[in-house]
Formats: sequence, structure tokens, C-alpha cells
Amino acid sequence: MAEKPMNMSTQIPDEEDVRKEDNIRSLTMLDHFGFECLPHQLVNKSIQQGFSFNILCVGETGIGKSTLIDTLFNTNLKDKKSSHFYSNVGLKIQTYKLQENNVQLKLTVVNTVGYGDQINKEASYQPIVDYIDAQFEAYLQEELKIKRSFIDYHDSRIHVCLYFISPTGHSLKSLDLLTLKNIDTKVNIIPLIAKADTLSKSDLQKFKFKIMNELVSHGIQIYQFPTDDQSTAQVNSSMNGHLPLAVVGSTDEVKVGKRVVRGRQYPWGVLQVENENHCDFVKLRDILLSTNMEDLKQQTHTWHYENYRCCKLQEMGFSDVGPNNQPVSFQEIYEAKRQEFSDQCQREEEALKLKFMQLVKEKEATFKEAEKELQDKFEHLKRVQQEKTMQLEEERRQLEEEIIDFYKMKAASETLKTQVCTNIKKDKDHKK
Ligand SMILES: Nc1nc2c(ncn2[C@@H]2O[C@H](COP(=O)(O)OP(=O)(O)OP(=O)(O)O)[C@@H](O)[C@H]2O)c(=O)[nH]1
Ligand SMILES: [Mg+2]
Repeated sequence: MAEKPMNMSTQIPDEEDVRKEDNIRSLTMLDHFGFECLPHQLVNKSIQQGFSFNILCVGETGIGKSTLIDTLFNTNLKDKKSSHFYSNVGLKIQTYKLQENNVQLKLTVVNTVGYGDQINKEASYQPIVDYIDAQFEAYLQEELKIKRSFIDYHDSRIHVCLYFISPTGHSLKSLDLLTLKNIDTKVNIIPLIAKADTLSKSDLQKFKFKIMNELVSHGIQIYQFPTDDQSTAQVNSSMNGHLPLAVVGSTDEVKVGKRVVRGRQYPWGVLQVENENHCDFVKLRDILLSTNMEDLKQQTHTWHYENYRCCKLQEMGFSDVGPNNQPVSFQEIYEAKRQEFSDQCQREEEALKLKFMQLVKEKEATFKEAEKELQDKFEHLKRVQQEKTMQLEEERRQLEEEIIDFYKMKAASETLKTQVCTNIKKDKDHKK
């Protein structure tokens, strides 16, 4: 049986009794006692720690992103204007520390740079997707660490994407549809019609209707303000009907009657940024900062991050159930994966060994063939050489014979010559 909640005030001794005992500490009456004070502990702790909020602003160059952020936080973040001549879309990440009364906010604003300025816009969404995923990955890596430091960890996951739609009055551009389609499962998207002061009221309504129809027909999920909390259900359900919000940004102060308001001065009058009849800026500020900031953060963690984490762990081979649909522990999966990996390594090693042996055999056969060819060539050359030597030997022998014959002939001719000379001399002597 559930216990009856204890009323702490019944436990406080009568003040009279307390005073009677001199050494007993007297309690001062506080507004709250017992565990009903838990929310106060949380509030105090959160105020001490400070809050953080990360906004991604996606929109064409000069569409009014920085002005809107300045208007939202009632400050001047001194964001420089971007050039229209970047060859690729980039992201500018800036973190600011803001304070309102005693509440500190670490605000990270990620702005697109050069968005919509390229001729080929097909890959324009990629840096945005990569950035969102990189922040999820950083958080996942921190979660998987043995020594985690979530207390001073700067959680850079994007809590909301303010998507700035050009106030064309026609329809969404293909770049809008492509980008929204690629990020809608990764981030809470709040679509905004930028510079809504450039459209008439009736055009604006038609444009809003058209945009919502297009988003629905392309199956693009945008952030739905939650209606399950009674305190915010009414505001949020009416806000859902105002999407996309038509916003105007300005930090200029303009005099309207006796009041000074933030607005844009035109020759025909003043557009008051904080006037709900003029634009949806107040609605945006309320739902973003006053009512739904915590929900946006929670949705980021429990839905978008969870989605990323689940896919990533599945990619790595983790699962909650085994092949027989039986629940398996992380340890079991790790062991199975390790075994699978070691088996795979062994298989690959064996395949490599086999391949190596095959290659060695092939090479050996090639070498043997080459060796045989060389041997044959050598034998052939040797034979040719021997034949040549024999031939030369024969020629030498013939030459030597010729030389001997020559010398013989020479000696015979010498003898003949001497004999002829002697005969001639004898003849001369005889004639005398
Ligand atoms: N009419 C009108 N002009 C606006 C609005 N918001 C901003 N502007 C003007 O538009 C110009 C560009 O505004 P930024 O806020 O610098 O635009 P941005 O998107 O941050 O521009 P980059 O950072 O350079 O891409 C400035 O001259 C603003 O005064 C608006 O709601 N309505
Ligand atoms: Mg800017």
C-alpha cells in the first residue's frame, strides 16, 4: 500500500516547548520542507552550473540570421557580414557567454556561410549534415570513454535549427527541400520566413500555407511544439498552427508615440518587432527561450542523438538481441565480436599464406623455366664455341703445314739459287 505523504510541519515541536530547553536549536520556519524542496535544489544547482544552448542558423547569405539572433538575445554579438563569393558552403561557429539577471547562458551559434551562393547547390547541405554528425560523434566518444568528464564537457550537439526561408511568396526552393530532407532526422527544425516585413499580410498567410503543404508532401519532419505538458499545451498547440513563423529582426530602437520600441522604420510607418500583429518574433522568442528550450534539448538527446547512437552502434556490430532474439549483454556481444574478428583474422591469414605459397610456387616454376632456358642457351653457345675452336684448330694446323711447305720450298729455292750462281761463275771462269 502506498504510504501517505508525510506532512513535515506536524513533526516540528511546539515553539513554546523548544524555548523551554535552553540548548536546543530553534528552527526558523521556511516556506518548504522535506522532499518538496527537491525542485528548488535542482533550480539552484542549474543556476549555479549555468545553461547552454546551441543554435544552428541555416539560410542564404544576408537573409537576416545574425540580426535575428541579436534581436532574440537582445544583444549585439558583432557578427561580421559574409561574402557572396565562397566556392563552398561553410559554417561559422561562435560561442558566447550571456547573462540575464543571475542566469548564465553559454550560447553557441553556428551560422552557414555562403549558403545558396554557388551555381551547383547539390552538395550545399553536406557540411551542415557533417557538422551535426560530428557533434553527435564527439558526444558518443565521450560516453564510451572509461574516464568520462561530463561535468566540464562542452556539449556541442545542436539543439535547434532555425531554417531561414527567403520571403519569395512563391514556394520553397529545391535547395531548401534538399537540405531539410537531409537534416530532419538529425535536428529539431523550426522553419522561419525571414524578413517577413517584405510580404503583405495576405501574401504571408498564403505563403505559410504553401510552405506547410510542401513540407508535408515531401515528408519533411519539423519540430512540433509538445502538447503533452498541461502548462504549455495550449500555447504550444496554437504555436504549431503558426508555423512557419514569420520573423523580422532589428535591434534598432524607434520611437512610436511616447514609447521606444525595437523595430524597422519605413517611410510609411514603423514595423515593431515585438508587436504580435506585425510579425511572429515574440512567438518565436517565447517558444524558443521561455517555453521549449528544455524540450528542444531533451528531444535532441532522447531522439536525434539516440537515433545516431543506435545506428552507429549497429554499424559497429552491437545489438540488444542475439540471433535467437534472446537479450544479450554488452560483454557477450564484445566476446562474440572479438571471436568473430579473431576468426576473420585467422581466415585472412590462412588465405594470405595460401596465396603466398601459390605465388612462391609460380615464381619457382618461372625461375626453373628461365634457368632451363639459360642452361640450354649456355649449352648451345658452348657447342658453337667448341665447333669454332675445332675449326680454328684445323685452320691453324693447315696454316702450319703451309708454313712448313713454304719453308721447304724456300730452302729448295735457296739451294737452287746457290747452285745456279756456282754454275754461272764456273762458266765465266771457263770462258776466261
Ligand atoms: N527588411 C528586413 N531586413 C532585415 C531583416 N533582418 C535583417 N535585415 C537586414 O538584412 C541585412 C543582412 O542582415 P544580417 O543579419 O547581417 O544577415 P545574415 O544572414 O547574418 O548575413 P550573413 O551573415 O552575411 O550571411 C542587414 O542590412 C539587415 O539590416 C528583416 O527582418 N527585414
Ligand atoms: Mg550573419
